[in-house]
Amino acid sequence: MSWDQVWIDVNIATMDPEISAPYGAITDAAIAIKEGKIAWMGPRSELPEFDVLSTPVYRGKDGWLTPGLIDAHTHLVFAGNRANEFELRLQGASYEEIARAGGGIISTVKACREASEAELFELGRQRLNALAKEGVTTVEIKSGYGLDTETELKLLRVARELGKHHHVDVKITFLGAHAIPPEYKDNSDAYVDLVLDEMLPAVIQEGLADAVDVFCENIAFSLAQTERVLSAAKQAGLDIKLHAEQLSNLGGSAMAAKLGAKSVDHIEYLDEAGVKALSESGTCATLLPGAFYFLRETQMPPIDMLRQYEVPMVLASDYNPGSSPLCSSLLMLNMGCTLFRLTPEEALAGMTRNAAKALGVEASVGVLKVGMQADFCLWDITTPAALAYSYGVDVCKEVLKNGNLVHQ
Ligand code: DI6
Ligand code: FE
Repeated sequence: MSWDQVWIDVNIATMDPEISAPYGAITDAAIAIKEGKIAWMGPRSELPEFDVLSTPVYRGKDGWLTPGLIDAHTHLVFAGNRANEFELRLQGASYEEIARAGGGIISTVKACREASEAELFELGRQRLNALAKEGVTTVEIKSGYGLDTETELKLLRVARELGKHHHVDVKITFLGAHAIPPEYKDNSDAYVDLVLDEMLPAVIQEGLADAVDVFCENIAFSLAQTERVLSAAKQAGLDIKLHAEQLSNLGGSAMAAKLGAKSVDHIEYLDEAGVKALSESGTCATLLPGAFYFLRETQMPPIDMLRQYEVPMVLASDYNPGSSPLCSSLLMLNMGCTLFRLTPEEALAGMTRNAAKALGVEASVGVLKVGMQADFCLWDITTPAALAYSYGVDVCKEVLKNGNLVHQ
């Protein structure tokens, strides 16, 4: 056998559903890499002979390997912060009240319109580094803090540059319909026209997005407006997804599912009809415990129903300055379990296998098996449940991206 590197003294949480053990685990395992892909994996006792003189062999000190983590929902390119609104909320103002008074998303929009591409890139790079340190190897980044053509394109270009210059793979989502900008305060339909007639064609022309998202909510876009945007995106061949049922139930999830959305995200207010629609279309349910926690929401997403209908559950940070200023993958694993009562295995699947599905990259990442990209992390833990259990001590020892060591 001729391989580029071999890892031994490891346990592997493959997250491969075809391996029946919890976490798809293989204990006392070995894994071999060739040309950035997994070339062999299995119990150490079955490791075929290979040229030990010319092949680097790494020892994992009996730690655990998992697939590289995937954060499938972030808004990590933004300028400014909203610490002042945090203070207002602590004095009793609600997220919706602040948004209606022209703060909220719109205050971040102002900061983004003023910021240069270089400034936004540097802020994005630092945040990507924070996620990468905790094992993230693939991330989704949305626009949505520009709300005019020039600034939306600027944010998307920054996301694209981050993907080019950082080892973390970046999937990009155009979220022009995130909020109604002040210029269109009394005419949101005209803003939707702008999104469809000017922004979306420009985004497509420059090849700046993999997917399109909308914030379907009373304080943002109606069901009919959302459907217009998602239908156009689908027609243009882009993936679609939706911020839906976060603060109320407008039926956005069921509509998006019928259009073939990859995921619907937040979904605290999702009902059984919505869950059924997701299961029929194979749409993922993305849970965002950071926003639930930070906004001190009390309405729980319908976890039991999602399990019952076997809807793939994704867990993501929703990292953004307003509702989830928490730039951490491991904290989300913990909150997914403590707040939403996921099992640690469900939580990890939500940041690996199911997250890959939500981003349409499941053919290459999200589970560890032969032929997949060698994107994996080595953790100094004794059981995979420890990833969700404890937070704050650095247990991420190595990260490999396409077979290259990238951990700083
Ligand atoms: N829902 C959210 O939680 C974020 N966007 C959205 O549509 C919040 C974004 C923000 O407050 O800046
Ligand atoms: Fe979001």
